[in-house]
Amino acid sequence: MESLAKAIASLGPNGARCADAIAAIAEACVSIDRSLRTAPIRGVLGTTGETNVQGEAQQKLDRIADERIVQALAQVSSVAAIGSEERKTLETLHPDGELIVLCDPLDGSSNLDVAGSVGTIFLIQSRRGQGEVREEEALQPGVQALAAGYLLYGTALILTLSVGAAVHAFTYDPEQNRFVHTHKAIRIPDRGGYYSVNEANAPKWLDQMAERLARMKQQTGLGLRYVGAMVADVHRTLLKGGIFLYPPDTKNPNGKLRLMYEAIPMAMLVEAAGGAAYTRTGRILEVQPEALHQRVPVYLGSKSAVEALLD
Ligand code: P6P
Repeated sequence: MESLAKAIASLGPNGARCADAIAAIAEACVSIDRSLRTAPIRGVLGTTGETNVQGEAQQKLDRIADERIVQALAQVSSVAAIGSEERKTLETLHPDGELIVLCDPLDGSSNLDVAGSVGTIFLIQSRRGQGEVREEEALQPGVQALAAGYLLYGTALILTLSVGAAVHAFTYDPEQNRFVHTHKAIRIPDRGGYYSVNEANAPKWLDQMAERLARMKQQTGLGLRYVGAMVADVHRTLLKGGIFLYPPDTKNPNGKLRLMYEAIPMAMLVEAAGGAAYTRTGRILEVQPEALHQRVPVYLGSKSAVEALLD
């Protein structure tokens, strides 16, 4: 993945600092992609029989993806620690490293047994301390992050990332075993696209969100698309426009999506593409995290659609 690391390093100073870590994640995800496409054959679908730190049934491929990404980052000396959805606490990898990686190794894994799209999400922060990495060091607002991105396992394997100013995407070419820079400086359309939400939850929504969504639908006339995997729904929103939302409800009063490795990385990408990303208290990127696995409501996409919903 040397050519990918060089392309990322050329995107700016944060790119240079994060290139090796992102290239290592991408290489692990090529391996994960291969396992996903043959999972029914190799018998790795289904659950491990255990629950993860979220109290959710852990899929076998959740654990496989987590282990491959941690193993890959263990080879990158600049990575001090990783925080993963699948692990209760941060894992220190290189005490002298300068980066902290937050990761959802396999997001949307309930789609796996129906061969639906899933993704890997990552956020990269600068580390200030030395030695063993304490959880508090990772509790940084998103505005301080160096890089964010995801791998979408869809009809193509696509790496979408931002190292600050713009959003770029790289498509994996299995014949050449390399990522090709296919999307330069993605800008989210401010009109058109779709609204993307699990509307079955509407009767349980808090914050008058059902009424707000009804008004937004009438104002914008947007159609509905919902995959049930955040990476797939956000990727479509980035390219086509519209809004993705996961409101708080009586079952998840703080929302379902995790701040550190779902909401913040996606908010960084959407804002870098010219969109907006909010939670209950304002911009997602300005939230001061209080816990590694904290959940937040998420409203992100085209500025006009987000404003039509929240204003
Ligand atoms: P629901 C996947 O479990 C996930 O964390 C996100 O990828 C996705 O956007 C959301 O949850 C889907 O949740 O309740 O609609 O199945």
